[in-house]
Amino acid sequence: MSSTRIIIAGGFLGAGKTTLLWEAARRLMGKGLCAGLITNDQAPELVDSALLAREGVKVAEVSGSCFCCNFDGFIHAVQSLRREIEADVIIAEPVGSCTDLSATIIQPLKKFWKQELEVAPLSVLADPARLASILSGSTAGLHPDAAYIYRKQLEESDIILIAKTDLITPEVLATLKKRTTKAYPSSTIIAVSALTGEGIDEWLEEVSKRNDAGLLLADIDYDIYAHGEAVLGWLNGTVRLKGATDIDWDTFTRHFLSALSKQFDKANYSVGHVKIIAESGDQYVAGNLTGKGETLAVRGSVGTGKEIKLTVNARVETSPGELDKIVRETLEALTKDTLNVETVAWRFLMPGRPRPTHRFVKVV
Ligand SMILES: Nc1nc2c(ncn2[C@@H]2O[C@H](COP(=O)(O)OP(=O)(O)O)[C@@H](O)[C@H]2O)c(=O)[nH]1
Ligand SMILES: [Mg+2]
Repeated sequence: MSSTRIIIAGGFLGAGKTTLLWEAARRLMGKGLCAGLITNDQAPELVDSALLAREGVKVAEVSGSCFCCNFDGFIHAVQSLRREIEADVIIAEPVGSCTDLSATIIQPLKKFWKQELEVAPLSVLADPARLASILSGSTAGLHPDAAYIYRKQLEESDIILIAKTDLITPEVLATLKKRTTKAYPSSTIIAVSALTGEGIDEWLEEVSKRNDAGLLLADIDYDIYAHGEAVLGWLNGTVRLKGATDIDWDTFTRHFLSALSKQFDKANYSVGHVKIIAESGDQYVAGNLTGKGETLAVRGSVGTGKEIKLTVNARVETSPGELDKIVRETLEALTKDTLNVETVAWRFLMPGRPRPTHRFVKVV
């Protein structure tokens, strides 16, 4: 088959990657192109994959390790999309706490897969509030070593996408753009909003045509990087909830996320990202937290019924054991006496030290 264009869109947890990817895939398919997506996580049971699959986009998943540490798994996902849907374009979303993607993904792709793949410039999304904080030399509410990862993601990007621009005024955006250009003069800066559609076609134009991928390599201290990842506890769990009578699952989902948020805020545990999805038949309700309580957002609806499948993905600055305890106890408090809880899968972990399959020290 002919070659496939591959677009890597990274950026910190909660930056808006999955939302943008889906919108981008939709636009590409609207132009008659065949687009596939690849999601990535340290463990299976992904809210992102569940969400995207529901939207009718072909999704391949690399779970159990990041792309960089499982390059072969990543290539396997690429090949499966090429084989199964003859993808013209593949958009891949690496784990939000990953960096050094230029050295570990983009350069190896350029070197070893140039016959099959056209590699697009490395795009990195940034949430405007967190970006503004990082540019001021602050830590965006994160542990300093997690903020180090954030800075390195920006430093190695060919394209910086200032995301969620619908949340800020044009004046604030103009200043933010200027400051970002000054701090990262070698990167192209594009403002996007998956909500309003701003900038998405402009970005797609760049990543569809340009071949100057991975022009920058960041100098990354793997001890700080590993610690920045290790400060985040990671939990992926799926449970089946059953009530004796009809339950309003939309309200339940909101209450659960809100209760979790209160627990994290009370304990002063910085939230990287908490995502939940409650699914029933072809309906779903999804909730997100990307920081303190005010970032809570819920969309979709499953209405009322007796049973749902609930998946939780939480990345929070605390130990995995403590994260497990909070999520379990919060769920217990909301379900005791009224709902039967059956665990389908439940994993909590601390990401291990990144050991990339390849790590190039020079631009190919
Ligand atoms: N206002 C606004 N919210 C967004 C936008 N894109 C994503 N979000 C929200 O940001 C949160 C995280 O989005 P997600 O795509 O899951 O981020 P990811 O972790 O980088 O994949 C979710 O609550 C999204 O609904 C956007 O363009 N505008
Ligand atoms: Mg995502």
